[in-house]
Amino acid sequence: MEGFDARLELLREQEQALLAQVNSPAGLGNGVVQRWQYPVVTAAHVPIEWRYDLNPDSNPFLLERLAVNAAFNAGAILWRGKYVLAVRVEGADRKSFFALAESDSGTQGFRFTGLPLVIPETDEPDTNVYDMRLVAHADGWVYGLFCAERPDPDMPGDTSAAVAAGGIVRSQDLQHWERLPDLVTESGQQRNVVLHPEFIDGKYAFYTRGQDGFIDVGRGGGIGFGLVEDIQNPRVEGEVLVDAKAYHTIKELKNGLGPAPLKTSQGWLHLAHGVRSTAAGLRYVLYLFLSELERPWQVTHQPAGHFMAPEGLERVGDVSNVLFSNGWIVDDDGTVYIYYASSDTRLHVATSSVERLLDYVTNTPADGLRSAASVQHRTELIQRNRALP
Ligand code: M1P
Repeated sequence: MEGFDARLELLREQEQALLAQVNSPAGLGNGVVQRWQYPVVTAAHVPIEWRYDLNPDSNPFLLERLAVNAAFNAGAILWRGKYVLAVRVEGADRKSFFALAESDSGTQGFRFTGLPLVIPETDEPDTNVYDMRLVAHADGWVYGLFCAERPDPDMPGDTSAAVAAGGIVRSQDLQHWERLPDLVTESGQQRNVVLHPEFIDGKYAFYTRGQDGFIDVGRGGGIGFGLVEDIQNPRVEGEVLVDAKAYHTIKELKNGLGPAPLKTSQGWLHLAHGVRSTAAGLRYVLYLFLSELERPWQVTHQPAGHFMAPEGLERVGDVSNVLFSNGWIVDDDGTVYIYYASSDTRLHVATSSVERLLDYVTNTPADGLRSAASVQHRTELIQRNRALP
């Protein structure tokens, strides 16, 4: 094997090649989104300095001391002209943390900056933190909503029993984060909590995803919505169901909101994931829906099925057959950058536009919930096509 210096040179060459990789649109796709050839962030994008002890005296073999297993599920924000991601970085020790990566273009050249984010803890230390949604709120703060996972106090003998809670931090500069108390709800454990970017009736508004257990949502009916009077004491009142899970759909087992919704002329545009059971395990796909501007909990349009499902290499990873998104960015010109992770392993980008996504959402038939209804939708489409000149 190479000596220290030769090995370091090779590592640096590989890193530079990866960071300089030119990305380009890939494939014709479905017209709703454009996928891009390469993942935008992977474990290999995490700087060498974050993984290796570079002192030849203490690490003569140049071993990777603090290996990174995966880099995925990222929150996203356009910040001072840069496309900034709060990436979920998972170490070889299974612990996740957040780190910022930024790019000038949004589709390539993402580089980790600064240091891993320091997330202050509450009186109950978090065992694991992950899946941050970044929300620029009307109150002037940027919020980070994330899952805080701790061992289940009611099952002390079970080393895999955990409790999920909605963690909240906020910042003015994306570097220094103030921790607020965890979200309190009536719908049980929480994952996929999202803050609505505007006040509703002068109150903060939260999207929730209640769950009975850590994995199984049980009686948790789907994506909920409720108001919070005091963000320093975040207690959700009057939770209602926005988007219910439903039998024999892409979200028959569970669903969860992705990033905060985008405000459009036709309503709030939402991106979510739906989960169903298969003989090969769970399958996570992405879907869209639209809700009223004044009453964002009222869904107006929801196409049947997914607009993105795992394809090709995306299908394989630590948790295979998963697409998950908790970050998107809309540019001034209406371009939408959807940052989605595949199989809990790596992060990709798909691009679209507000206009295109609204066309898809408002003109695609809703789920008829029966094969006969699906046949009717398809037959009508074929007949309309045959009637074309
Ligand atoms: O493993 C797939 C996803 O599972 C969880 O999402 P949900 O709570 O909706 O099932 C999360 O742990 C997420 O991070 C992960 O990508």
